[in-house]
This record gives sequence, C-alpha cells and structure tokens, in this order.
Amino acid sequence: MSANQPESIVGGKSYTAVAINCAAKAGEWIKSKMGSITQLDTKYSMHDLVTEVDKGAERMIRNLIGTHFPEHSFLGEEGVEPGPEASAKALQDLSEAEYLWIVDPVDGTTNYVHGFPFYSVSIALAHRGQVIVGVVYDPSRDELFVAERGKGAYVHGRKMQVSSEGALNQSLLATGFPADQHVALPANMKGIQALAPKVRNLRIAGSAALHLAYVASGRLSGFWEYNLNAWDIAAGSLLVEESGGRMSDITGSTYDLAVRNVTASNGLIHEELLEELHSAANT
Ligand code: 2AM
Ligand code: CA
Repeated sequence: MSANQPESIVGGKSYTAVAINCAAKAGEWIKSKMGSITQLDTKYSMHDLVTEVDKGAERMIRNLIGTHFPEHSFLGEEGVEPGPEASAKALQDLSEAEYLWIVDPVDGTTNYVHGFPFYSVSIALAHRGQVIVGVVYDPSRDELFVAERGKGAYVHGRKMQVSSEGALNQSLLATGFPADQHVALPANMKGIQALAPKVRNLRIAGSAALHLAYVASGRLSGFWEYNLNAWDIAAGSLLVEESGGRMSDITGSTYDLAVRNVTASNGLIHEELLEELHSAANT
C-alpha cells in the first residue's frame, strides 16, 4: 500500500466498493425472487424464518467477497447454527480475525416472505473487531446507505445526519419483537409499555439494520432491541456513528460486535432513553 493510499484501498480494490457491489447485486436478486419462495423453514423458533433466498444471497455475497479478498474471514447468518449461544460462539471463534466480513443477506426475512417492503441486505467489514465499512441496502426503495469509518455516512450520495429531537416527547422511536419468548420478549414489552406514552410514537417495522439506517438518516430519533446478532447490527452501527449518533449496549456500555441488546439514537435523547429502559426493566 502506498503511503498516501487510504487504508480502505488495497491493491486498487476498495473494501467499500466491494461491499456496495455485493449489497446491490444480492439485493437485486432477492427482490426479483419476491413472491416465488419455494422453501420456507423455521430455525430457532416459529418466529425465526429462513428461505432459499437467504441462503442463496449469502452464498453470492460470500463468493464475491472471497474472490476479492480470499484472506479475509467471513461471518454470515446462514453459516451459523440458530440460537444465541451458537451466534456468540461463532463471533468468539473469529475474534482474532484481522479482517472480518459480517453479513446478513436478508434482514427482515419475515417481511420479505409476507411481501411487506421493509427488508435489507446488511454488510459490514470489521478490522480487528472495529467496524470500518457498513453498507445497508433496501431493495424495495432502492436506497443504499454507506458508511466508512472517519469519512461519514451517505444515502443517495448525500451525507447523512441524525435528527435533532432533544427529548423523548418529540421522538419517533423504533424497536423489534424479539424471537426469544422467555426473556427478551417480556423485557421488550416492558420497554414498549413504558415508552409508548412518553414518545411521539413507536414503530416496529421488522428489520433492525434498516431501523439503524433510519436513525442514521434522521428518519427515526432512536432504536432499541434485545437479543440481536452481530450481523443485524454491525453495518448499521457505523451508519449511526458516522452520522453523528450514538450506539451503546442497553445498559449504556460502549457498543462492540458482541453486543446483543442494543440502543441507538441521535445522541441527544440517549441518556433519557437508557434511563427509561433501565427503569422499565426493573418494574
Ligand atoms: P432477520 O430477519 O435477519 O432474522 C426484527 O425484530 C429483527 O430481529 C430483524 O432484524 C430480524 O432479522 C431479527 N431476528 C429475527 N429472528 C431472530 C432471532 N432468532 N434471533 C435474533 N434476531 C432475530
Ligand atoms: Ca437474516
């Protein structure tokens, strides 16, 4: 690498360009298959769906990345056994990887299966555990959200900026219904019950990665969800940070790839949101 070449370009190949290319190609293919699914299976629970499109898209992305960067490591949702323990272990097993691609080929599979147009392709590249590139692509709206660490985040070529609401009572928040019925869902229901009367409104649209992209682009003031996996969050985390927002664990700890209970916001409402979630959890 020459001295004045950016860190994200190696041998003329930009990590970001490869991530964008993968997301766009996979997204186009996924969209073309909408409505013609032939294999619908459940994984961890009846709420956790997978189709041949999830698997095919992940293969396509993995092959493309492998062609450009054969020495890089890869963590994709469809290559990991279902359930939180297997996900945590897969991430742990790759903790020494220098470059790690973290991919969710279809984030929002339930929406995809039902024809509800809110799903995305999420691709992140981490360097020694820190996300340096994040791309989230929404094929339904043809919106590509891109972030590079230290260089900002963009949608439609425009620099993104988080929203300016300074209090929960002016905020539009999003969350999700966790697949785990025993701990995460009851915990989240408490948060919803506590926050619904205090915010402008809540949205639960079914793709964590797109919700994070919406926090980054200022369309949502904040987002929280329990029991997510690294591939749901990694790309979106950089979009939020590079748009001036804040990412943390639900207790307020610094975000890292192992965080499963996540809070994202425009920064201004972050403490208030964490406090509400904390007191809701203790009711
Ligand atoms: P997915 O569509 O890739 O599975 C919706 O609340 C969010 O939860 C989506 O991002 C969805 O991603 C994710 N999700 C669905 N089932 C899950 C599970 N069993 N564990 C963790 N996250 C899940
Ligand atoms: Ca998925």
